[in-house]
Amino acid sequence: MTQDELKALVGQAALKYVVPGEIVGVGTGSTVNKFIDALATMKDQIKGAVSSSEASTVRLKALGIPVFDSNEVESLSVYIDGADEIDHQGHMVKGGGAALTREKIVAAQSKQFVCIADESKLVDALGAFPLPVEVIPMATARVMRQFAAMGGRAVVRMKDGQALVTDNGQHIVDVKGLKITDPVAFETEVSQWPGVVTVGVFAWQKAQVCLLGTSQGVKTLN
Ligand code: ABF
Repeated sequence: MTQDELKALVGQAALKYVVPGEIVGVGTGSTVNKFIDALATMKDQIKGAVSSSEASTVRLKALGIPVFDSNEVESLSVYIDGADEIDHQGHMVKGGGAALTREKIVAAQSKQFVCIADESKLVDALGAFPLPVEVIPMATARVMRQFAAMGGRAVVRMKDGQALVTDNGQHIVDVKGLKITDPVAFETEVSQWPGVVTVGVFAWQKAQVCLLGTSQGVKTLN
């Protein structure tokens, strides 16, 4: 099976976590796009979605799924999203799609996080994927120096020759070379640095369930 087929498989499998009659939290990325396509087949059974990015909002609306502002919804039963890395405890690195801040917000308002991923994303320890961190531009150089002091190598993410601007008007730095042995402690520390909007380690809001697409089918880790 191709990686694309594995993504479609888990996107489809995630439908069973969607609660009929409710609003579902929807993440971002190519795996989530498969989930959104699958969700369209049951759009008459749900009220709609809260989305973690402009890109997912556009896709949801194009398929006729109503999108609610997160402020209109107190809590969600489930949030379905992808990851760049996930460990065996459900800790994740996210933000390769630059949507990490909104992803963390929607995850925080959801009772259950269901991660959908192909098997290449499962790791023993986080840190091989460059860690995305959303920063306020004024603090970029200082935050990069703080990562250098921990042994990381941070670069500003670029798009079309300019620093990429997120849906929230901020920048992203990607950090290589980190060893994230204690994801909860790491997330707690970096989240406190002035100018850091969101660090791409999801340990406080880890996945309770991971649907992993493998050549043997969908494996459920929880
Ligand atoms: C989002 O999309 C992320 O936080 C992660 O960066 C990415 C995964 O993308 P894909 O499913 O395209 O690999 O969920």
